[in-house]
Formats: sequence, C-alpha cells, structure tokens
Amino acid sequence: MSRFAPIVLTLLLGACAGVQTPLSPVGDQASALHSLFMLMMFVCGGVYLVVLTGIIWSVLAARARRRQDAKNGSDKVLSRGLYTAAAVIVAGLTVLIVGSFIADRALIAARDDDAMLVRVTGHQWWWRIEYRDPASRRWIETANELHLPLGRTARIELDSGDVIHSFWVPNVAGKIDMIPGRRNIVDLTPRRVGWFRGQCAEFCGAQHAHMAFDVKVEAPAEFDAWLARQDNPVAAAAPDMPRGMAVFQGVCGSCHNVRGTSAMGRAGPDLTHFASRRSIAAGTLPMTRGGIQGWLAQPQALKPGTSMPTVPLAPSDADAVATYLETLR
Ligand code: HEC
Ligand SMILES: [Cu+2]
Repeated sequence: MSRFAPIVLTLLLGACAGVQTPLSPVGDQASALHSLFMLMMFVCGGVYLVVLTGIIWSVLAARARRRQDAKNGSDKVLSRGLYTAAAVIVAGLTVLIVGSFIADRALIAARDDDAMLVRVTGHQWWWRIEYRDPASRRWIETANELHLPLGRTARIELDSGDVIHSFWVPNVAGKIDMIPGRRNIVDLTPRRVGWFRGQCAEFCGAQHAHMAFDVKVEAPAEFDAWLARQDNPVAAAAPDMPRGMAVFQGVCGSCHNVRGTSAMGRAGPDLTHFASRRSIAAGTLPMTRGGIQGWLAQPQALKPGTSMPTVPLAPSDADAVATYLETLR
C-alpha cells in the first residue's frame, strides 16, 4: 500500500495548486468563493456519509430481522432515524444558506468604486484588452495578456464582439459571461504576484479551447511601468527594418494596429507591443521565433477556423515580417 500512497496522493492533491484553479485562490473574490465551496463540500460530504450509513444500516437490520423473524421495536428505531435525518438536513441547509450569504457579503465588500477600469472584449477566439490610464483617462489597447497590480482592485467591464464567451481567471475570481449587447462587470483584487492563466469558460466555437490568456500579477510600481510602456507607440524603425515593416503595413495592416505606423486595422489583436507578451494567439503558441514563424505560415492549421487568414508570403518576406514582429516589444 505504501508504494501506492504517492500515486494516490498525487491524484488527490494534484488539482489543488497551479496557475488555473479555483482551489488555490490568490484573489479576494476567489477566496470568498473558495470558503463557500469548502463549506458546501464538507456539509454535503457529511450528509452523503449519513445517507450511506443509513443505507448500510437498513440492509444489515433487514437481514438481522429476517434471521430473528421478530419485530422487537425496530419501527421505533426507524422513526427515530428519520427524525434525526430530517434534523441533519435542515441544519445542513441552514449552514449553507448562512455560508452563501456570508460569501455574497464578502464579494460586495471586495468592491472598490475607485477601481482601475479595464475593458475586455471577447472575440472568436482572442481577447481585446483596454486599460483606462488613471492619469490621462485615455484607453490603452493591448490583447491576450492581462496585467494586474498587486493589492489594487481592477474593475473589468466585459463585452463581446460576436457570440457569448465567459471570462474566467479561476485563481483570482469567479467566472462571468460576456454577452453581446450587455455589459457585465467583475472586480479582481489579487493578493499574490505571479503568472496565472485565464480561459474562456463558455463554449464559443471550434477554437474555444484555444481562447486563453496569460495573467500577470505584479507590484504596483512594476505595473505602472508596464502600462506606460504599453501606452507608447512603437519607436521609429531601425535602419535595417523597413522591409518587414513595409510588408506588414501592406498585407497585415488592414487587420492589425501598430500604433505609430500606418497599420491601423481593428479586426485582429493590437500588435504594438506584441513581442512583450508571453504567448501567441490567445495561449496557442509560446512567444518564440519559431512560434511567430509557425503562426504566420499556417494560422489555419494551428487554429482551424480562426479569422486570421493564411497569407501567402515569399519566404524572405515572411522572415522579414517575423523579424519585424520581434522588435515590437
Ligand atoms: C483578415 C484579417 C487579418 C489579416 C489580413 C492578418 N491577420 Fe493576424 N490576426 C487576425 C486575427 C482575427 C487574429 C486573432 C486570431 C486568433 O487568435 O484566433 C490574428 C492574430 C495574429 C497574431 C497573434 C496576436 C497575438 O496577440 O497573439 C499575429 C502575430 C498576427 N496575427 C500577425 C499577422 C501578420 C504578420 C499578418 C500579415 C502577414 C496578419 N496577421 C494578417 C486577423 C488578421
Ligand atoms: Cu470564447
């Protein structure tokens, strides 16, 4: 048995830590829901054990009765058992009602009306993310990677550009739907720095599973510096750059925006600081040279059905575009 213990424990505890799990909460909202979940699990688990015990007891009692063929008062035992069960159920439900009320209060208490505003729009199958600069009140656009300042509340306004999606960063808060024509709101108050992972949680088409995003919780000063960098347009092109940039502006600029250049499309993710992100195409590929080249060569093979067409480029042009994208930091 001791040989199997590590395997059993790994299976049992394996889901309790990680970058995408509500069982390891790092945000005020997720902590409130986690406490409620634990309460529900223990109350319902307790009731489950009571019911199982009752079933086993009644089977054994029926056998014993058949053997003795006598009644000797088991009706009284049965009715006492039923009263006890009813009392346990009423007590359990009361605990759950009080628990969910407390969780609700905690979620409301975690609200902050001075929160930093972030707008996230779901698209098949990527995330448009806009931050409102607290100083200038302008919106700063990026995509597929959410940065959050530690200990501050971010109010996320959720929209959809097409079908119903669902915004979920399980370590930080509960999930909430993104519905076309209706704005939902979720507050995020993270309490631990690190990388986490968000995932669309409402089936939204063939590439629903490839609709994820990286979440970075960082110290407020680090976050402010990051936001200021995201706000910058790209630096003027280096002398050896024009080729990839020219190709990009010609064939990609109608769908992609690179602030500071003539590429001003809105159909796809903003690429102004594309290479500063950790992954490509909503968590589909890691941010490496190979990842960029692979995505440009065959987006339809890597993410069949995506709205990014496979653009036929001469190998030298594709190479120049990949080099250009790598400079967008
Ligand atoms: C018809 C519009 C369209 C054209 C043209 C287009 N793209 Fe895209 N692109 C998209 C869309 C939409 C996505 C998001 C796809 C997804 O993740 O499902 C995307 C995603 C990307 C990404 C990943 C962005 C991220 O945040 O991870 C890169 C890089 C990219 N495109 C580069 C290019 C380049 C380079 C070209 C030109 C060769 C190009 N695109 C042409 C629409 C387009
Ligand atoms: Cu989705």
